[in-house]
Amino acid sequence: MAAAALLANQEASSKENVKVAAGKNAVRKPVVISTWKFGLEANEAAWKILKDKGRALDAVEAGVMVPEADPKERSVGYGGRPDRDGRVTLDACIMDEFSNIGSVAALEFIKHPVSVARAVMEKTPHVMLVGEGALQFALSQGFKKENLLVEDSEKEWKEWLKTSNYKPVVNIENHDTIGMIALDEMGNLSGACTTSGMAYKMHGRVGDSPIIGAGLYVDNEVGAATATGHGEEVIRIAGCHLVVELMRQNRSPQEACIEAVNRVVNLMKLRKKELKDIQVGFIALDKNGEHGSYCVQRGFNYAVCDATGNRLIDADYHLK
Ligand code: SD4
Repeated sequence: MAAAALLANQEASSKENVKVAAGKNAVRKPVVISTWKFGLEANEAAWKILKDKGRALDAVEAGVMVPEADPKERSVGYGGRPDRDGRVTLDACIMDEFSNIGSVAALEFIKHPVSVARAVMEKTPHVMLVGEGALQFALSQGFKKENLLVEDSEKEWKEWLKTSNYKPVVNIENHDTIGMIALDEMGNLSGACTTSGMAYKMHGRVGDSPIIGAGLYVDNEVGAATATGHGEEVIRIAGCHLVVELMRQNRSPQEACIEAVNRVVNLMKLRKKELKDIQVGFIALDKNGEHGSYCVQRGFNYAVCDATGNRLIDADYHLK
């Protein structure tokens, strides 16, 4: 090779090295993000694990267990609103950096469905258990059977029965499903999602939250995403898988969330449905620790926790 060409080559490769090094430095980890305001408290529990170089999988499980255990949270775990038959039925899933997955749907009487989902992932040859079978499995693993319907939720449900009008309220009290995704010190991603689903849903209805690819998706090479809002619309576009695939095509987390929400919007138009009646929100995190979000309408926020602190960010929205 001629001397000039060799020099140019060396220069190019050293520039590349600088770029790679800068890229590495730019990775912001560990970091955890989660949906809605109650994500702040959940992030704190996750951060305790992440800051000590713990695994993202352990962090997201511990994080979402906080609202699951809180009887005042009306949309997740214990204290969640019941279905129209007065039964609290829970949906949850979890996914790790190896694409191990576990999920439970329409699970009753167990306070921490995310931990049952993790047990499905780690202790069964399957990826999803539902209803009676999920409960049976949970009990076999030592989970305790408890009444999850708190007095206030029961009162509200009895009020609702008077009209029995199923019209999910957008942004109910500003906190719904908790979806959480984290990037740990080792650079690995995991996610978890857990909910009591839409209040007064039909018995047996399953939303997006326990469905891998809809309510949650993790690809350790690319990034992760989780969703909240009207699960039917998220399932229709295989939402979180879409967000992650868009990031694979070099869209930023924010751009990927926008594109996914646009798909929801277009399908609502096609199906002649009123956009103002629904909410869908996505949050996404890529391998570099960059995060983003987008939703259909105002009111959705998400919590971000890293070495600089824990804060709530208002998501940008489509319906302006
Ligand atoms: C569901 N996506 O069951 C959940 C509920 C939710 O905001 O997130 N509501 O469809």
